[in-house]
Amino acid sequence: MTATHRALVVSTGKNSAWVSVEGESRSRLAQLRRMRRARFMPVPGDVVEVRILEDGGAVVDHIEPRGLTLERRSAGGRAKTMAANVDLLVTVTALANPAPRLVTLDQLLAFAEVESIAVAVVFTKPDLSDRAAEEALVELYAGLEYPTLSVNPKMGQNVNRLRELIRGRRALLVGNSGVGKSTIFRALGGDTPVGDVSRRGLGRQTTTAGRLYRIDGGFLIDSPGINEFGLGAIDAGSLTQAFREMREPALACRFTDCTHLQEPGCGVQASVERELIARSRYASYRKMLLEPA
Ligand SMILES: Nc1nc2c(ncn2[C@@H]2O[C@H](COP(=O)(O)OP(=O)(O)OP(=O)(O)O)[C@@H](O)[C@H]2O)c(=O)[nH]1
Ligand SMILES: [Mg+2]
Ligand SMILES: [Zn+2]
Repeated sequence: MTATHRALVVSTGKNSAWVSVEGESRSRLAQLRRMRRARFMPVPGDVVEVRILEDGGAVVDHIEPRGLTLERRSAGGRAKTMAANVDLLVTVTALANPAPRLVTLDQLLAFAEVESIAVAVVFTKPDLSDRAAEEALVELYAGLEYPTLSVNPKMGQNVNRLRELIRGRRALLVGNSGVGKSTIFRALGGDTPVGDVSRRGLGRQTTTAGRLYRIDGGFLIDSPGINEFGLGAIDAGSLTQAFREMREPALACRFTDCTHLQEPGCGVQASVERELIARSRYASYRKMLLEPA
C-alpha cells in the first residue's frame, strides 16, 4: 500500500527534494521519479504529488502546473528557475555593505509590474548606513507607493511589520548577494543551513540553493543572491508602464512612440529635470532599455 499526498517543495538536490507534506510538521526527503524525457526538476514553491512507500521512503511523482516562476541567470548565462508559484516579491537591498545597487531593485520592481505581482521593498543594515541616506531611499520608494521597510533583524527592527506584510502570501526574498536575505529568513523562523563559505573568500556564508519555509498560511523562500535581474529586451512603451512615476509624464511627450532617451518635447525628461522623477530611477530605465540583461 502506498499513499499519495500533496506537498510543497522546500529545497532540491540532484535526484531528490525535501518536501513538506500537508499536515506534517517536518519535511521529508523524497526521490525524484526517473523520467525518460528529462525536465523533471522541481523548485522551491512547487506543488507536487508525493508517494509515501511502505518502507517509509518517498517519491515525487508529479509537479502541478506552475503559476509565476522566477528565473536567475547563472554565471554561464544559463537561465535557472529559482522559485515557483510566488505571489509576492520581497526585494532586499542593503543600505551599506554592499552599497545599494538600485538598478537591481528597479529591475525587480519593473518585473513585478510587468507580471502584475505584488512587491515590497526591504532595506537592510540601517545600522551601517547614515540616517539621511536611509531616509532618502525609504522616502523614494514609499513615495512610489511600494510597501517599504527598513529592517534590522539583529535589533528586531520592523521584523514584525515584515511578518505582517507577508502573512498568507507566497513570498520570495530576492536581491544581491550579501544583502541579508538569509538573516531575514531566519529572523522570521525559517531554518536555513549555514551555507557554503563564499567563494569570494570573505569567509561569509552564501546561499547556494533556494529554501522554503511554511509561514502563516503561505510560504517564504530564501534564494541565492542575484547579480542582475534582466527583463530581457523590452520596448520603451512597456518599460515606461513598468516605472510607475513615468506613466503620467509620458502622456505629455510630443511623440507617441517617445523612448524618453533624447527626443525633444519629452514629458519624462522634463520631469527628471524638475526632480519629479528620481535620477536613479531614470538611470535604471535607460540601462534597462539600452542594455537589456
Ligand atoms: N550590521 C548588519 N549586518 C547584517 C544585517 N543583516 C545581515 N547582516 C550581515 O550581512 C551578512 C550577509 O547576510 P546574509 O543574510 O547571509 O545575506 P544573503 O542576502 O543571504 O547573502 P547570499 O546568500 O550570498 O545571497 C551576514 O554577515 C549578516 O550577519 C543588518 O541588519 N545589520
Ligand atoms: Mg543567503
Ligand atoms: Zn518621452
